[in-house]
Amino acid sequence: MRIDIISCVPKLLDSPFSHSILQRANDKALSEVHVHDLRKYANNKHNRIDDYAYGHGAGMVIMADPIFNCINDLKKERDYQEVIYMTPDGEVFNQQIANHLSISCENIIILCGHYKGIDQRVRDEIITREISIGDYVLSGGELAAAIVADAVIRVLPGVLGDETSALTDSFQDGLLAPPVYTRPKEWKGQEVPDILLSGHESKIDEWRLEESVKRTQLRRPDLWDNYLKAHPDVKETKT
Ligand code: 6GU
Repeated sequence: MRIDIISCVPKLLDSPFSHSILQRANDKALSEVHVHDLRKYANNKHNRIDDYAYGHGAGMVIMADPIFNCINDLKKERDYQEVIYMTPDGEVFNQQIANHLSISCENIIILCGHYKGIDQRVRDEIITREISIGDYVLSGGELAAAIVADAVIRVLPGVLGDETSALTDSFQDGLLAPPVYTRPKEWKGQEVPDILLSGHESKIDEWRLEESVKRTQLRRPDLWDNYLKAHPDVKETKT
């Protein structure tokens, strides 16, 4: 998968893709991320890409032409299945959207907003999907774009080994992940639960599911409600 990120502060995206799992995905040629500086597509001598909003007191808005020119150049090279605009008024990102983008897209463009946003006509004309990462405001879409790219890349087949399969992640089955432990067996008087040392695989799986359910009921009643709706066979049990 190829992800092209368009930003007016490209330096903010220098490092997230050069470490750990995302770096490995790139090394294994499973993903590539390219960051483009929107300023290079300015259509004036001063490299200006923003201007005053029409109507009073609304701050600066990114102009349509630089965005249009940049995306057009990219589209000359390859087809894009999605052109995503990162904005706090978009659809709230979740694991289902990450899985969907990962499965159904070979190439995607992610446009980062800044200032008071981008000219609405670009959103109407070119953008296929608008994504927010939650109900709070960031100073720009760059960190949000990195989060979306990370979540999409890590579920690509082959990026994670069997050991760390994405299928056991929190949210992948609608439940939070269970607790995990490593050596030593006893730490500050606290023991690792016996069941995990038993070697009894099906019992361990049962225990993990129970712990996932307990955690989800306690911490995320909203997720638990959805889980019950999606699994009518599961009976509500008080814990
Ligand atoms: Cl995508 N952008 C900005 N600027 N703030 C946000 C966001 C995006 N998602 C949540 N807050």
